Amino acid sequence: MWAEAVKVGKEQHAKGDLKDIQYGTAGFRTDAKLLDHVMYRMGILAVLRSKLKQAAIGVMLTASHNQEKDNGVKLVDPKGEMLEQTWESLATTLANAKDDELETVLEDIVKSQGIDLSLPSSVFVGRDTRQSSPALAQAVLDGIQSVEGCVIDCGIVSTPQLHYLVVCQNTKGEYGEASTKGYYSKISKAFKAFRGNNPVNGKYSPKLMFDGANGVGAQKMKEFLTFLGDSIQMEIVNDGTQPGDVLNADCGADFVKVQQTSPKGLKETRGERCVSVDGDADRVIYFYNDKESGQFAMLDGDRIATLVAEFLKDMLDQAKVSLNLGIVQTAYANGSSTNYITQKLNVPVACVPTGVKHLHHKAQDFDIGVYFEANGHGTIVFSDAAQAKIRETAASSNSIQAQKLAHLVDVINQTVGDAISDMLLVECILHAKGWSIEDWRQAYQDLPNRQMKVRVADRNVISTTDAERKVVTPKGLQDEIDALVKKFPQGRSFVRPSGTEDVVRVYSESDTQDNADQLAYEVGLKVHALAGGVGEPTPKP
Ligand code: G16
Repeated sequence: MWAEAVKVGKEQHAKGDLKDIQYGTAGFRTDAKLLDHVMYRMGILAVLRSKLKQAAIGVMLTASHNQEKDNGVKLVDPKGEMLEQTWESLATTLANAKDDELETVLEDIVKSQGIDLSLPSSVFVGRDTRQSSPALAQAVLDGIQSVEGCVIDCGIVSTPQLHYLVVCQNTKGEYGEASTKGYYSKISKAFKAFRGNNPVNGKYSPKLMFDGANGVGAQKMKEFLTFLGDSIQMEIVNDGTQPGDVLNADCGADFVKVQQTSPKGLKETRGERCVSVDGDADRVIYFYNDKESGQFAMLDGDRIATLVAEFLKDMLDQAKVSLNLGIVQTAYANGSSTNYITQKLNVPVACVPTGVKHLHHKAQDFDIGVYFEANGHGTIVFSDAAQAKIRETAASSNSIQAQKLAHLVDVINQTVGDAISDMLLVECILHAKGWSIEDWRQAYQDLPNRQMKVRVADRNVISTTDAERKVVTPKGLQDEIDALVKKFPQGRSFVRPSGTEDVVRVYSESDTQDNADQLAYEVGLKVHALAGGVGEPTPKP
C-alpha cells in the first residue's frame, strides 16, 4: 500500500533535516521553502481522513495574512469546519516524521483511527495567489495520487470558497452547487432578493471602495461583481495586477486592523465606505475617513458581530420567531463591544481562544451563533432547526421579516468566515436601515487599543489559560502584567503566542490611545525580559 507513497516521498518530497513544524491556529504556516514535504504528506493525510469520514475533505494552501514569502496548508473537514483537533496532532506527527519513518507513521494512523483503506476518497484542493503556491499544490496532488486518492483540483480560490465547495459536495448539493459559479449565484441571488430593486436607501449608498490585499480576494470580487450587476458600485484597489503589487504589503485587513490606518493605494476617500480583505479573503474590516476631519475610523469584527446580532434579533422579534441567539468573541474583542452586547443587546456572549475552529464550535451551542474575531474573521451559523423554522415562517405567513431573514441566511456563507459574504451581509443590513457608515459607528465607542509583536527565542514558553486572558508560564509574567494594568485607567492587557507567525502577540486597551500604546509597550518589555526576547525590545511609542 505504501510503497509508492514512500518512494515518491523520499525521491521528490523529502523532509531531510528540515526543522520540525507544528499545526497551529490555522494549519501549518511558515516560510514556503520549508513546506514541500509537509504539503506532500498532507495530501496523503487528507486521503486517509476522507476514507475515514467517507466524505470529501478540503486542502487549502494559503498563508492568509502572512507575508508573501510564507505559505501554509489547512485541512477542511466534511461540514466545512477546520480539521478536528485530535487530527491536528496526527498531522504534526506525520509532517515531522523522518523520511524513513513515513510508512510506520502512516500505518499507525490507519490502525489507531480504524481506517478502511479499501474505501474511496475525494479531496478538494485549493490555493491562493502566492508565487510558491502552484509548486506546493503539486506536492499535495503528488501525495494524494501516491495513495491513489481522487483529487478535485479547484485551482485558485479563496479559503471560504474551498470550504463552501466541500460542504456542497458533502450535502449532495443541498447547501448549493459545488462550483464557484454556484457560490456566486446563490449568494448574489439572495443579496438581490433581500435588497429589492433600489440600491439606494436613506443615507445608504451602494458606492464602496474595496482593498483586495493584492490577493485572491480581489480576483474573486471581480468575478462576483459580474453576478451582482449594478446592485453595488465598487472600485477595487490593490488587486495585484500592478507592477510592484505585493500580497498583504501595506494593505489588506490585517494591516488595516493592526496599524489602524488606511491601506496604500486608496485615493482621497473622505466619507466613503471602504473594506479591506486579507490574503485569502476570509477576514473583512470596514473603515472610512471622516468627511470633515479626514480622521481614520475603523469598524472591525466586533462591530460586524454587534450589527448583525442586533439586526437578527429585531427581525426575529418582528417575525415572531423564537430562537436563541448568542455571540462568540475572543480576548481581542474590544471591551466596549462586550459591554454593548451584554448591557444593550442583552445577548449572551462567550469568550474562547483565538482561532475560528474554537469560535465556530462554540457558536453551534446556539440556535443562531454569531461569531467574529476582532480581526474580522467570522460568520453566523444557524442550526438546522433554526433554518427550518425561519423558512417555514417565511413560507406560511405574510411576514416580510421572515422572508427577508430567509434571504439573509443564504447571503451568509455558514461554512467558515468569508470576507466577501460577510461584506454583502453588512451591505444588506446598512441598506435595510438606510444607514451611512457613520450611523453604524454610533452604537458605541471603542476603547483605544494597541496590538504589538514581540520576538522571542521560543514562543511556546508562553502558555495561557482562561481563553488566553491569563498567562500560566513563564512564572511571574502574569503578576507583572496585572501590576502594569492597574496603572492605566480602564486598562486591560494579555499576551499569547501566535499560532501563525513566529512571535508573541501583546494586546492592550486603555482610556486613551497614548495610554493603550504605553501599556502595550510596557507589557512588551516584560515579555521580552521574562520570555526570552530576541534582539532589541520594541521601541517606545
Ligand atoms: C488565522 C486564524 C484566525 C486567527 C489568525 C491569527 O487567520 O484563522 O482565527 O485570528 O490566524 O492567529 P494568531 O494570532 O494565532 O497568529 P488567517 O486569516 O491568518 O488565516
